[in-house]
Amino acid sequence: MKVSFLVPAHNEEATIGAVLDAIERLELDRQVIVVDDGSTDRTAAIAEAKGVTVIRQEHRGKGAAIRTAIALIEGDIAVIQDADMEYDPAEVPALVDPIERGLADVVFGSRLSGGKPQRAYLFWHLVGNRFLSLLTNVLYNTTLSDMETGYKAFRADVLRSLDLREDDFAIEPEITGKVCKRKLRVYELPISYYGRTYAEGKKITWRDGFKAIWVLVRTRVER
Ligand SMILES: Nc1nc2c(ncn2[C@@H]2O[C@H](COP(=O)(O)OP(=O)(O)OP(=O)(O)O)[C@@H](O)[C@H]2O)c(=O)[nH]1
Ligand SMILES: [Mg+2]
Repeated sequence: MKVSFLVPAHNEEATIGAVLDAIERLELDRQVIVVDDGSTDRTAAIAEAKGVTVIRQEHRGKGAAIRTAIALIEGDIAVIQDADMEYDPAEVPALVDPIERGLADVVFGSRLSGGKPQRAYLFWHLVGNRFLSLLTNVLYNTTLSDMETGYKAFRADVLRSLDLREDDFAIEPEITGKVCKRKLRVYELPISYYGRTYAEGKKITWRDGFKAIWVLVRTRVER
């Protein structure tokens, strides 16, 4: 099966090359779509030099970038791949395996289920992620340990059918909520997380955490 990598990238010149090289080393049939909205550094130029599809658009956020990439998917499976090297592409074959075997429609890579290297830092992020996952489980009667994870893999037709609308980091709770609501076969498996600090370029903030609560509740109650 062909795997489409959806790579949202905003000012990631320090890491985008290494991410694309790591994808290149994988032994799988693949398509790579980088969506750069408004980077002021060399992100898009570096990606173009690697010979992958690069879309440039005005700056709207991670969600808008993912939505642009979804329209271009040619693969049978789609994986969201951050451009910051927090998530290691070498783990994608394991992530998509339950989909390739016909067992899963969606697979979440979890940073919070143990068994893989995790950077020890940012206590309140951990509290926030645990809380948002608990809220997800209560609202949708499921058992996810890391709803905010950047590593999510989908059957391509399933991702296309989600009708996503969020432009910013709220795309994560929107995806999670819509996936759980649809009674799809959702699996999760442990993944490594080589977290970076704000000084290293991390962009998500506590505001995104509060918005995530709202989006999870809204998605649960909307028709
Ligand atoms: N195209 C685009 N990509 C973005 C934007 N904001 C963030 N990204 C990308 O989205 C990915 C995740 O952003 P991070 O700042 O690493 O966010 P994070 O706090 O690590 O949160 P996670 O989504 O859980 O990884 C990275 O590849 C970013 O470059 C944006 O405005 N536009
Ligand atoms: Mg990140």
